[in-house]
Amino acid sequence: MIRWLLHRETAAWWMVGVVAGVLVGLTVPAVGFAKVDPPKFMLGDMNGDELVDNFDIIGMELALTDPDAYVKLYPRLTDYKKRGDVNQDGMFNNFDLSAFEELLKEK
Ligand SMILES: [Ca+2]
Ligand SMILES: [Ca+2]
Repeated sequence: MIRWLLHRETAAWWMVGVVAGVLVGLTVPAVGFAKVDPPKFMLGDMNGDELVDNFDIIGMELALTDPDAYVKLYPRLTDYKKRGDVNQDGMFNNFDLSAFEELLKEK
């Protein structure tokens, strides 16, 4: 049986299977599928120290209430909307606060 698998990290199709008792494999670059890079941040890490803890609360609140001030304070964290979208609904807003609190409780 031959199967085609899409490997998103290499953006390639992989054909694997057994033909006449021999394991065979083939890769073909996938057209139309962009390589998917893993996120370069931790969800909820609003001060960019690669930890999610109580020190992120101020950053979370500032990003929600005054994004301009947030970017001035953390100029390299321009991806703050992705960092702060803790409930992963594609939007950064007050509905992320309860998910953020849950994230802090887990730590
Ligand atoms: Ca942090
Ligand atoms: Ca959200």
